[in-house]
Amino acid sequence: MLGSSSNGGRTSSSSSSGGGLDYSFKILLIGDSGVGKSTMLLSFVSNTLHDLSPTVGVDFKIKQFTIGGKRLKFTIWDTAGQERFGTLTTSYYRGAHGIILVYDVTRRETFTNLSDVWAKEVELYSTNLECIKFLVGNKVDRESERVVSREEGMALAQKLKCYFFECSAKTRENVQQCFKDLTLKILEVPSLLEKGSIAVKKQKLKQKQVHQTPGDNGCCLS
Ligand SMILES: Nc1nc2c(ncn2[C@@H]2O[C@H](COP(=O)(O)OP(=O)(O)OP(=O)(O)O)[C@@H](O)[C@H]2O)c(=O)[nH]1
Ligand SMILES: [Mg+2]
Repeated sequence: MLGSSSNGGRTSSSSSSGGGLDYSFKILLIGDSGVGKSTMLLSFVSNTLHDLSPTVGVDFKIKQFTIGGKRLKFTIWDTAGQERFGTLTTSYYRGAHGIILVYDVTRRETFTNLSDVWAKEVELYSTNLECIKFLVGNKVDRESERVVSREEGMALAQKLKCYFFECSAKTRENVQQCFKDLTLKILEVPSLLEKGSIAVKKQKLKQKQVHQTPGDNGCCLS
């Protein structure tokens, strides 16, 4: 449930507190429990990795970075693969600019569930028609236990109209590259850029309202 969510360790790779941002994007990580979504997220936003407990409810982390001269803010949402969260599902998917569908190359059911369950949810609930989707096979460091081939992954990606990546959140192989490519693909879509730029303006307005105290405009002075 969303009620048990935390705002995670807010992580930022730049010292900017939000001012001067060009775009703000919402990214989702979805897939079965144990495929490595939270480990991928940690690997992307932090320099330290440790063993994680299954996610409870919904969590998110923030990362700010510059790419191609543009200052970006990613809010990356990470769900518990083992929970369904009913009526909150729609708000989770709403407005996402990028969605990463993750499976574990050593567990076939996590791969089949992507097409049987997760891709269907994306289709039903995501509101940005041009949202960028990535299909990611994780845990390639366990090559001897692999049961889903790279070719099968690529074929499913084509079917689901996703870009395809394989990575290891544990060794960090390809994780940064995956998020970088996702960013570059988002930056190529004008409708997503427009929405990402509106999101920055909305956030600035919100910050202004929060910081404005009643006495600020002098109306309460006698
Ligand atoms: N060998 C290996 N283990 C990994 C990799 N990524 C994650 N793991 C391990 O897999 C287990 C599950 O990882 P999580 O990141 O918690 O998985 P999750 O998808 O967030 O799971 P839920 O929160 O339950 O949905 C942990 O023990 C991780 O250390 C990887 O690339 N290789
Ligand atoms: Mg998790």
